Amino acid sequence: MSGHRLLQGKVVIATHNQGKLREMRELMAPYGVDLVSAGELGLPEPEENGHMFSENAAIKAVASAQASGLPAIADDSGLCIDALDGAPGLFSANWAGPGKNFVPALARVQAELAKRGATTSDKRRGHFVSALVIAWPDGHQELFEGRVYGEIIHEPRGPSGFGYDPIFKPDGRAKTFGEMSSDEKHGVPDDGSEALSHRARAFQLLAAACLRLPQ
Ligand code: ITT
Repeated sequence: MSGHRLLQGKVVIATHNQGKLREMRELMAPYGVDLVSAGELGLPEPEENGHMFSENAAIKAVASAQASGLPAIADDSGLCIDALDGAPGLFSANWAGPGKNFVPALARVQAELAKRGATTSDKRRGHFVSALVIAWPDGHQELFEGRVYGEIIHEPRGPSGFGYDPIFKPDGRAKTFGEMSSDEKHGVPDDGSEALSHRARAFQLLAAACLRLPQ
């Protein structure tokens, strides 16, 4: 016995971020679970006052599970930049302001890096983190985390994805996340090798523990 619990039936995706919702729906598609978003159920957005990604993911998953009576999956994620002492980190969404406008957020990243003289690639290291928590209404929880390391480039590139994707170039790739197709960014390889994005990496662990392909 692994101690993990299988995720079946109707499941809430506890996010109000359309970019994440799209990725989570694509990742979950093969597993035959019946997905509904927190927005579709009119569930409120709880205050994210944790000190770690995993804490905030648990706050969101538990709030949706309690309010809906269904198992709920939440993602808390962010971009951590070494030269900025890990910022924006937990505050990645806040940097875009209440209007969730990433044009000023991307400009702020560049301005903060310039202030610190971070002009060369070696000084522009960063990583994305995704903490995925599944919470059941009876209090059971599961946590899975994924990371991807790379470089913060100088000018945004690419129309795809969301948030900080246009300025993040993962190690070993020529394209930014913003220049990648959905499949390149968060596709899960059939051969069992590691996916690329932080969220897809966390999801691979979640799927192995809590999901089964339909027979
Ligand atoms: P929910 O809490 O409703 O899920 P949110 O956008 O507030 O939505 P977070 O608090 O987890 O979510 O903030 C994470 C922010 O980090 C998110 O708004 C993006 O700006 C950024 N981010 C996370 N994953 C990303 C990705 O794959 N690509 C680009 N930016 C990402």
